[in-house]
Amino acid sequence: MAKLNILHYPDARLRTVARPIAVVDDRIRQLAKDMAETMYDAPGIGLAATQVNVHERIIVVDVSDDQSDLRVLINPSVIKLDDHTKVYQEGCLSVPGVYDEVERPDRVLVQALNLQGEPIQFEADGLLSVCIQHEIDHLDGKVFVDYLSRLKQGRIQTKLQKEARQKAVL
Ligand code: GNR
Ligand code: NI
Repeated sequence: MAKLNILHYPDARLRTVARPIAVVDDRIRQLAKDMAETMYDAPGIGLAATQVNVHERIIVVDVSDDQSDLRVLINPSVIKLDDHTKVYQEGCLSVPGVYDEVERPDRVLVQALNLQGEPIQFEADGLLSVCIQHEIDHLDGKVFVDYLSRLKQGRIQTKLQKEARQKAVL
């Protein structure tokens, strides 16, 4: 088991588009374990491989409050089930200390492979739906701040670059 290092916005590596996973083998199962450990340790409710500088399409999600509902999704995709949207206050382990509102489709059909390489699908809404969409965005090189105004994006960049510089001189 290993805790992995999380990249911070505006790191250019967060812009990498992840490639599909062709074979779900022990390497992928170990990566999933390490990602889950990293997510729980943070703590967070989701983590995409992109955030730990692995550019393959795998995410881990657990929106329970007692670590009882871990989902590992390989090559995940969502299909919007209706036009109803919801606004959530989002945060991101790659954008620490920043929270802002993002509007997304509420009810989605999630399709993916599980850790045995078998196709699975389920419906999601509420926080689970938000989290899975947020994680798939990471796999596509997107971060939630991309949905905010240019003014806010600039302020967030300045704040995080300042924090990174402070950390470097400590
Ligand atoms: O821990 C997280 N919380 C969260 C809250 C609202 C919407 C999305 C998220 S995902 C985030 C963890 C993370 O950065 N995943 O990429
Ligand atoms: Ni995130």
